[in-house]
Amino acid sequence: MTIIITMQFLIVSGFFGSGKTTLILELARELFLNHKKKLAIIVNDIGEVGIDDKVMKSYGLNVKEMFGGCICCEIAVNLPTTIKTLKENYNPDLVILEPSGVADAFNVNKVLDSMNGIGLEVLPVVTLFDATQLDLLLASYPFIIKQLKSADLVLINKIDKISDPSYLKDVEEEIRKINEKANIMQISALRKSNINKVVENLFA
Ligand SMILES: Nc1nc2c(ncn2[C@@H]2O[C@H](COP(=O)(O)OP(=O)(O)OP(=O)(O)O)[C@@H](O)[C@H]2O)c(=O)[nH]1
Ligand SMILES: [Mg+2]
Repeated sequence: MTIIITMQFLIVSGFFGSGKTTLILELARELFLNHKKKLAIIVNDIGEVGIDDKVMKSYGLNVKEMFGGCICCEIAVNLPTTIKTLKENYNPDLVILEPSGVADAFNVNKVLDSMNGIGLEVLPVVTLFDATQLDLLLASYPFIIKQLKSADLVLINKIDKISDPSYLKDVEEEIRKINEKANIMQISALRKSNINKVVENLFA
């Protein structure tokens, strides 16, 4: 009897500082504690801000200790090799990828399409948008537009910083103009608002 173990793969894209790492850590915590998932996180940081630092700061833990089952690595060479290595050596239930703030998630998907036989189930592509950056959206900032276009789920993040509901409505309307089909949700990764709804949406 052959047992096929499927590895899920989640891309969390978004512009520099939109809250990718903050969200991923919250998702990781929720998925490990309440869904008992074995996780790996791949960070494609072109800067020096690694997930390790964030974890250390947020939880006072190092990466190996985090949630008892999470490893992180950098995609130094290329994604397919990294994913195959992860599968062989660690076999997580879920791999979460944080591309750099200017990565194009569509290209990542193309890379994944080219990989056969490693049992990847690609989850809806998540793109974070910093709610305070409506000006960048209105200026059609190219990376932001690209990331929003390639999203299945757009998360308007940092809503804790916005007190005017009509401003958030404007943000949502502008995003809808760029991406007709995506689900759009409002969250605060930092304040942990609506994280459970994101999990429900992705893992229903
Ligand atoms: N007020 C507020 N701040 C947030 C929220 N989410 C993230 N931040 C802050 O925004 C800053 C950037 O968050 P990160 O999670 O590092 O963002 P990132 O997208 O991973 O950043 P890069 O990897 O550098 O592109 C940090 O200071 C976070 O604490 C939020 O929901 N509300
Ligand atoms: Mg980050």
